[in-house]
Amino acid sequence: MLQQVNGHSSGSDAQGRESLREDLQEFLGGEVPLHQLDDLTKVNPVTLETVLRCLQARYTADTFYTNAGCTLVALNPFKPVPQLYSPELMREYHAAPQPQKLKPHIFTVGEQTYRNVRSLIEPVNQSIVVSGESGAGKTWTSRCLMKFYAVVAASPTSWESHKIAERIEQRILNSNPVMEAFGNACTLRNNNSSRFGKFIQLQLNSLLVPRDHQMTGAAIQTYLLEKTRVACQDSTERNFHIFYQICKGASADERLQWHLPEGAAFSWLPNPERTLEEDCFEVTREAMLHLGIDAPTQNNIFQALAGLLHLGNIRFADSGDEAQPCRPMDDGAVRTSALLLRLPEDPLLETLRIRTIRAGRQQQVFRKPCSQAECDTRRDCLAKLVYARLFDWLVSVINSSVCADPASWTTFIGLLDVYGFESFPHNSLEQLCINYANEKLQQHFVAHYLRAQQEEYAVEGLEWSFVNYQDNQTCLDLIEGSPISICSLINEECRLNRPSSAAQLQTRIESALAGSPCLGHNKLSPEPSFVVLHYAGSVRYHTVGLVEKNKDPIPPELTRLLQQSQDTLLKVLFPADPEEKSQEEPSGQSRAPVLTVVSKFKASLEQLLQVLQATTPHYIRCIKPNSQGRAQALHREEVLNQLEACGLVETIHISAAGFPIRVSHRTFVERYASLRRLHPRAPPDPHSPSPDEGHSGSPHAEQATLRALLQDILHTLPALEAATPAAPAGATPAPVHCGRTKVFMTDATLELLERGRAQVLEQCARCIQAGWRRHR
Ligand code: AD9
Ligand code: MG
Repeated sequence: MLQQVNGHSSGSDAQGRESLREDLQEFLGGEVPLHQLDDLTKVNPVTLETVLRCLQARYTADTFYTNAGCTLVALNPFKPVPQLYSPELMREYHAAPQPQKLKPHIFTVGEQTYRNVRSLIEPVNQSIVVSGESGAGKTWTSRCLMKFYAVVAASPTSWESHKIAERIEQRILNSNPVMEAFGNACTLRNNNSSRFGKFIQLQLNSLLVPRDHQMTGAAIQTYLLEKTRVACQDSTERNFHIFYQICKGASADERLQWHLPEGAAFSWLPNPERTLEEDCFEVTREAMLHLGIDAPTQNNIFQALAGLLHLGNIRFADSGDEAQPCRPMDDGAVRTSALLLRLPEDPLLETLRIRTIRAGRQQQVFRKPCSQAECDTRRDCLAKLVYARLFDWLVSVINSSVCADPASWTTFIGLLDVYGFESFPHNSLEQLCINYANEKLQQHFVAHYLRAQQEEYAVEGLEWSFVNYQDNQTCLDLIEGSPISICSLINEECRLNRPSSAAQLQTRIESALAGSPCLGHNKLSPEPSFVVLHYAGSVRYHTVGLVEKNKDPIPPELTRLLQQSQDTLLKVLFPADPEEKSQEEPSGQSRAPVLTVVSKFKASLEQLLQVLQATTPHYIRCIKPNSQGRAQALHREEVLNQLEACGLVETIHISAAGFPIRVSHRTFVERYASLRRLHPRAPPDPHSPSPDEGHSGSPHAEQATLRALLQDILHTLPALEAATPAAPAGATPAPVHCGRTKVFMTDATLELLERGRAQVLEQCARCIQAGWRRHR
């Protein structure tokens, strides 16, 4: 060990420094083997490499949770670990006097939040932000936490309240399979990928038994459902689970009623042969029943969904004459979908094939046959419209079933299961919104983390002002700032409703926002695009179709058609306009601006952040150890990327901006006491106690001795620095701060101390050798 330190101490290259760090690992991290280190901030020094090594060691030892200061890192085990989520273990964490002393777990976070909301002194609403990339385990984690609260927050005192409590908890848990059936799908990255963001507030009440809160209800808010999936799926992926559930799980009678014969092929139902555990229709139906969605209503829903599947089978052929509408290639598909959606057949066909426009001074009505591509777009738009309204309606039904009366709850715990940072070869408006949300959450996290760091320094009696850290406000200004930002420019294009090309949008963004350091250099790209330098990496957004997506136009004829449906469910989803509005699509700019996708998303995000800011946040960062979903395999590169994307690297940088190395007074003195030989300060005070004088009986005296020795060592630093060949004249002293129990220092200070120590040891070795020679 000594020789290695020696060997590296003379070199100042990065490689040498890294090896030095490795050598010092044991000293800094104490005696604890890496896989037993429960907190990544105790990996010392905190570097990406050491953090990764610690996570790897723990994963190999089947330890999936690790603290990282105020964050919990959760590695996806990719295998069943039932003992990790048993009700017994939940109760153990709940009953523990200090759950944070137990092994890191999502239940520690769960219990901590639960105790915080129950605080009699100052109960504060809590939130748990679960993030990570697709397939990392966010939904799994949120589900487990909900189960945890269902177990620990249900401590009834009477049989009657037990019944009530069980009902509401069960209903809240039942919202999961329903929301997942309608909002999740099998993708390349995750067989059960959530295609929407979700914030659920678990409402707690302290009215019945003070200090023993019960879950009395919940409120669910969803974000950005990926509705395009209904009508457009990658050939390797699938549509929403519910479609497969119906096709696989319907009874013979239902098949007949919904026109779903065994083995029927639907173009919007790719990969039906894949069997997933999520395909269980019975679970969804049962859960819907518990939520108060009765069998006839369910029947309505499934029939409408079957109608959408048949709608997807409608194909159009060009008539060859611009004045003539396209022909449907299969009348059966039109007929069946009209039948199932209970729409009049002819108006359905007419709406899909003909556009009505009002134009000219007289606002004359024109009927224009659509091209084949336009017919397809209108068909897809119809399906998306129905599905999105159905999903929102379901969420509102679930909310009315699980939401408690405002008078019956006092505090809440919010669970946010939100899509992580995304960067694909092709990124569009969806990725812009998702990454924008992640920037917002990251800013919220950094503010919170800095506060926590500040508190630790305050406890140790240190000044905070030396940490100079810039948050991601510049990037947020670029995306959402006023008066000009990416969002405002895209919205302006929608508002002006002018024909503009993707290349023009790129030019506008690049020229109007050229001053922003977060707008990347758009190196030669075959497609019009712009680059944003996010905190988690740079992303190229393609501008083709961006404005159209932001408008998300719904031809008014489609809504009017759906208002004619005789189906009771569709009547609820598409109520007739109280006053009949203009029957045709308006032309030009005569219409008031509609809310764009970006504006709606921004508003809901701001609302979410307002709620989060009024809570005490907790963070769980889910990490996917490998992209194949294999157990026991941690892919370094992939994990590194995720640590970067979930902001953990940022956290590391923040701690590096302060003092990444923290050593207890005792350890520090034990390691560097010998430095006093190199540069003695003053003759030792004959009255001052020496560490060997046996003051063990008095902790105060021992502390005083330690402090005196510590000061002696710290006084050798200027001399050590002056003796360093590379030190420029008048260089600032190596930063080091002595806190109440720890010494805080930078990498540079550590290196200086180590170099001095190596010198002393070398001198000692020379003396011993000289002594030997004399003896011989
Ligand atoms: V996505 O952004 O919605 O596509 P999530 O939600 O992050 O994604 P999910 O929770 O669905 O991922 O987890 C993916 C899969 O990993 C699950 O279906 C499980 O098979 C597996 N998983 C995740 N966490 C655990 C766990 N703690 N124990 C065992 C797990 N398996
Ligand atoms: Mg999910």
